[in-house]
Amino acid sequence: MSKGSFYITTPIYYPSDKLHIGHTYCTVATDAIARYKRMQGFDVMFLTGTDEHGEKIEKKAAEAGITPKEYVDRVVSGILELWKLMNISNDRFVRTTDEYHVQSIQRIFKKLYEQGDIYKSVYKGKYCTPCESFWTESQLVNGNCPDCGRECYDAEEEAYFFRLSAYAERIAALFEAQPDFLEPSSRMNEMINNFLKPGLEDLCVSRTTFTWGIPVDFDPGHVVYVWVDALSNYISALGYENDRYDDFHRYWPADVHIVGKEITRFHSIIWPAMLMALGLPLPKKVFGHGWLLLEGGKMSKSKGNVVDPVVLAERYGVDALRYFLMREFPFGSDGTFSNEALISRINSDLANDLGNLVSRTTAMVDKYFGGTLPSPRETDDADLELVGMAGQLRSVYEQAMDTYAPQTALVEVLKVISRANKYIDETAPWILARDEGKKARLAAVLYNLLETVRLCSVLLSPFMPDSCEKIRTQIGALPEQFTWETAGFGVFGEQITVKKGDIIFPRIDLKKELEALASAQEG
Ligand code: ME8
Repeated sequence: MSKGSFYITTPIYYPSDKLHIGHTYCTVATDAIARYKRMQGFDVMFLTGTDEHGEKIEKKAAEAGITPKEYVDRVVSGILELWKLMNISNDRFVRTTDEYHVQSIQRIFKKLYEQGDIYKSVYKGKYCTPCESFWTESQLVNGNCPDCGRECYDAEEEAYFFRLSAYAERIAALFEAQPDFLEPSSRMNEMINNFLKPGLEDLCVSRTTFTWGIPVDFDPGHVVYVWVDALSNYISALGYENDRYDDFHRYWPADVHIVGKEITRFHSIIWPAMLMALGLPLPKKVFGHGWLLLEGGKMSKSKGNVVDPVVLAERYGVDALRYFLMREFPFGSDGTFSNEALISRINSDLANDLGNLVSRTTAMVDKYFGGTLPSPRETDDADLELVGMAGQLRSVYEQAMDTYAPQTALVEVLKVISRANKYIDETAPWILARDEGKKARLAAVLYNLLETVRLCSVLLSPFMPDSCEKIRTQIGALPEQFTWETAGFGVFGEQITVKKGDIIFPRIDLKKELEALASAQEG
C-alpha cells in the first residue's frame, strides 16, 4: 500500500552546453532519494527536464546556423542519453518548449497580469547575458554579476514586472514560521541577509530584445523571460493550466526541490512569491546543494575544465561513479572533485570493503557447505556487536536519508560492512571449518555475514541499483527478501543457496589508471 505521494524535482537544465559531472551530481542525488522513497512504498513523482529558452540559446543556434528548436533538440537528446546511462529513474521529463508547458505559462502570465501581480513598465538596470539575470547596482559584486563574476551591461527596455516587493513580508513570515523550508540553514541566512533585509525589488519577467521564448500572447513583441517560464515547470509538468497531464492534485505541493546553491534565491523567494500570487500551496522544502569544484574553482565550459561523466562511467561503471558522488561530498557543501579521490574511493569502499565481503562470504559458503547454508546454527556472544549494528542500520540510514544527508547514510552502511570484514577475521571461519563439531557455529557465522550483506545491499540499492541486484543474486536472496521491510536482521530463512559470480567491483591500479584517465579526458 502506498505511504502517500512524494514529489521530488531537479532543476531543469540549460541545454546550452554538454552536461558535466556537476549536473550529474545533482541528478544522481535526486535519483537516489527518489529510489529510496519508492523502496519505502511512496507514490513517487521524480521530475527533471530542460530549460530551453533565452537569448543565449538563440545566439548559439545562430552561430551553428540552425534554428533554436533544432539546436535544443540536438542537445536535449544528448541529455536524455546521459540520464539513461546514469540509470536515472525520472518519472517525467519536461521541456520548456513542450506545447503543454507553453500553454501553462501563457495562462499563468495572463492570470498574474489580470490580477495586477504583473504590470508593464520600463526596465533600467544591469544585465548578465550568460546568467540571463537582471541585477540592481547594489547587487553587483565589484561591478560584476554576483553569480558568475562576469561583466554586466546597462540595459533599458519596456518590460513586464512581477510585483515581488509585495510579497516580502509574506516570504519573511514563511522563513520565520518554517525554518526548514530552505536547507541547509546557512542558505536561509544568506537569503535573509542578502535579499530580504535589503528589500525585494520587482522582477523583470518579459523581454523584447530577443524572440526565443514563450510569447506573451496579449502583447506581441514580448516573450516571457526566464524565471516565470523556468520555475513553473514544476507545476506545468503535473498539468497545472494545461490539458496534457492531470496529476496536480495528486503530487502538489512538492515535497522537495533539489537545486544548486546559486539558484536557491529563485526557488526560495521568487517561486514561493509566484505561488502565493497564484493562490497555490508552497513546496515543503527547497534543498540547496553545494558545487563540485575542481582545484582552482568551479567547473565551467568557458574555463575548459569540465569533467565528462560519460568517460568516468565507461571506465569504472555507472554505479561506482554514482556511489562516489554521493559518498565523497557532504550534500549541502562544496566539494573538490579529483580523479585520485574517485579511484581511491572505489578501491577502498567498493573493491576492498563491499566487494571483498561479498566474495569472501559467498566463497566460504560455497567451499564449506557446497553453496547451501545448513541449519542448525549456533550463535555466540561474539556475534552481538555485528548483529546489533546491522539491526540498527535501517533506522540510522532512514534518519540520514530523510534529512537529505546521503553521505551520512552511506558512511553508516560502510561502517557495518567494515565491521563484518573484521568479524570474519575475529571468527576465523577457516579454523572453524577444520573441526566437524563446529559446523553449526560456522553456519551461524556465515549466516550473519550473508544477512549483513543482504541488508546493506538493500540500503545501497538506491545508490547502486544494478550492482546491488547482482549482489542479491550472488547471495541467493529472493526479490521479496530484498525490500525496505526486510532490511532488518534475521530475515533470511532456513535454506540459503549462494551463487558465486563475477567480481562486482574490480580493484583499480591507481597509478596506471591516473595516467590513462588523464589522457582519456584530454582526448
Ligand atoms: O540553473 N556542481 O540550469 P543549469 C554542482 N536552468 N552542481 C552544479 C554544478 C557543479 N559544478 N554546475 C551546475 C539552471 N550545477 C536553470 C535552472 S530551475 C527552474 C532552472 C547545477 O543547467 C546548478 O547548481 O545552469 C543547478 O542547480 C543545476 O546544475 C542546473 O544548472
